[in-house]
Amino acid sequence: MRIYLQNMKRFKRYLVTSALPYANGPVHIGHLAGVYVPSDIYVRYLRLKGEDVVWVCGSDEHGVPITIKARREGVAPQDVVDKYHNMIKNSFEKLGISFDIYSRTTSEEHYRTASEFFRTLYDKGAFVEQTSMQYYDNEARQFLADRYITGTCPHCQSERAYGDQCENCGTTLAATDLLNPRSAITGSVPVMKETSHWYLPLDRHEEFLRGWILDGHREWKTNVYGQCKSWLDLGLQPRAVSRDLDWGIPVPVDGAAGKVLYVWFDAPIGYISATKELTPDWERYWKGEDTKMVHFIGKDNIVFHCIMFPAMLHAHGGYTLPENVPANEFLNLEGEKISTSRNWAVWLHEYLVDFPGKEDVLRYVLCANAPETKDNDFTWRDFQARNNNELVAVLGNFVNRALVLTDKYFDRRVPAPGPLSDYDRDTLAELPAIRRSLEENIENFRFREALKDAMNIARLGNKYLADAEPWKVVKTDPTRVETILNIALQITANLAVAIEPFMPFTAARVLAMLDLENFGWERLGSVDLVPAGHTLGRAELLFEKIEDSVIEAQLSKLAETKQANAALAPAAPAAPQKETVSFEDFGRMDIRVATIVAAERVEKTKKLLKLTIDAGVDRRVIVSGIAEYYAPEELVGRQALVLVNLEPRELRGVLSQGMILMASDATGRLVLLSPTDRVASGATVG
Ligand code: B3M
Ligand code: ZN
Repeated sequence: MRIYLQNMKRFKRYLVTSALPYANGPVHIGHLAGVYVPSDIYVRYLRLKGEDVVWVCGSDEHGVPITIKARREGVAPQDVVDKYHNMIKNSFEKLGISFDIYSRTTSEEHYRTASEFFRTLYDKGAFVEQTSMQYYDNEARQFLADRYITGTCPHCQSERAYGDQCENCGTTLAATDLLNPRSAITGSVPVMKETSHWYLPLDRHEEFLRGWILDGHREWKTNVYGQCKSWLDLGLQPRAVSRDLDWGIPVPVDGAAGKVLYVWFDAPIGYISATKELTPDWERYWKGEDTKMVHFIGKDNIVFHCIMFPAMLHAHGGYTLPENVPANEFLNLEGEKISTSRNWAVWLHEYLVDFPGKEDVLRYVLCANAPETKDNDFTWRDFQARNNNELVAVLGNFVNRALVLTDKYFDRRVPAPGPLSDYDRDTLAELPAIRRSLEENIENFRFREALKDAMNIARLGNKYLADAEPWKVVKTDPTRVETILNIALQITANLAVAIEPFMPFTAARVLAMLDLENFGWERLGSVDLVPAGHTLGRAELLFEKIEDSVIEAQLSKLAETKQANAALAPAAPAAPQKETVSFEDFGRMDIRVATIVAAERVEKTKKLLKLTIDAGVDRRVIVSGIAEYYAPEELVGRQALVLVNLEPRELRGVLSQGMILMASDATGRLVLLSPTDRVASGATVG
């Protein structure tokens, strides 16, 4: 067993966890870029290095997100979690996300483990029982915990905040912080009702947490350290660890009927249960000083993993604490926040169907764009560009050239190298340097940089071939070409291993083309990976160009989502009514049905159309500000309501005689009003 030194501590093994996705919907690119792709890279790297590592994950199947979904779909919570657990597990597998176990928090082992954990803390007197007033929905006859209550965020005024958190500004909330609270079940205004719960007095653990994080873990990412510091500086409060719900793990003490464990109490214990399910040797990972535990999560989970769970583990005693919590920020999609409820996402299961065989392309793009230090944006154009300009043009191109040339000149037999030139030596000397940088970056959770390092091997190879020009040299000095291609193949083999954590499918294909077994991380940087005389497998293209039409199809799918959302958006409050007018005033307005006979844009304006109308009384021109909503050609022939006796006005040099009547909503969108049946031009309206 290797012992190594990091942060001045010795570790013998790794326990890696990734946030348990709620089984209330499928996984999208935001989850992947934030948590699962980076953790898969990390673990694959550790495995290649031959480290003792276990990686656990599973579905988070309790909590209000699940019951709300079940209620909406009119099914039982168990049906919801069964459906999504299987879907999530399956799609992770297809993307090559290589958990050692993907469990679920409705498993028997988890019920037992979480109950015992609670019971241990309870018996130790680690909880306080408190009675408080909480929101209650009289119609649904239910207490409104967490997401069952919605309202306005007191910090950012977002109207879609929940009783536990505002998703807009990320602030953690208590239900009573919300302005205009509403029940998410019935929409009614909740009342206050007394209930009693068990609380974990985080304040009791504050000193320990301060020392452990603020003094002991200054190396944590600044976003993580900063959030912990601001929590600790504000002072910790007791947090309820039970809820009045009928879905969850029953509180394992007498007199607790109708109460279940708070989902954020049971879910992190899911990491322990999953490890138990994986191996009878689980205590080695959870109870040894020499385990390095790393939690991969998104930024909204920081407080639970850095404050709450460690406090639970500390109160329990005997457990390993996390050594690092490399939380990521959020990934946006085409400039907007990803949202499950608004269907604004690229769903993994749909991607797998739309882009078969392109699993590594998604992994590549999500890693290259990972929101490691700030929120980041996924765009389909960037996806296309990275595929075409990086994967096809750099990686695929190099591997293809090295193999095809060997095929062409040596019939797939690896040539032996002759004497090396200085340039050959300098090129090969880059490999161990790249390896060191790659290791340093992965071990410090800088996966974007690490990916660049791996790609630099392909860049190095391309440059080498371009400079050495074997296709020219072959005419004058064929033995020199043996050396050049031997070196190109050694670079290819190095590349295959270096990209494995990031693009495992591609790595396997390159190794198959080389007809080599994976030789592990230890030999990375070596220049004798492919033996002379060895026969290579068949070359095939690793990546193909993604055409514009494919990207446009994805963009129009998103445009449809946007339209559907707009149609569903609750109507904005109507503008207040204006002052009363007399019949006489109204009677003075001459409104007619008119037919639009010609339409054209007013030059040098974005908004104006010049419409020629048949108003019955005459033909005239009206300038109307609807160019953003209607193309001229779609208006010709349509009827409209026109105020014909409005005083004429000159607009951009055109005399406008009257006004076309339009409806305008709160977003400012204008809609032409036409009679539903055709009416003679000039018919009066009133
Ligand atoms: N289920 C993920 C989320 O907040 C949450 C993670 C639990 S990890 C123990 O979406
Ligand atoms: Zn907010």
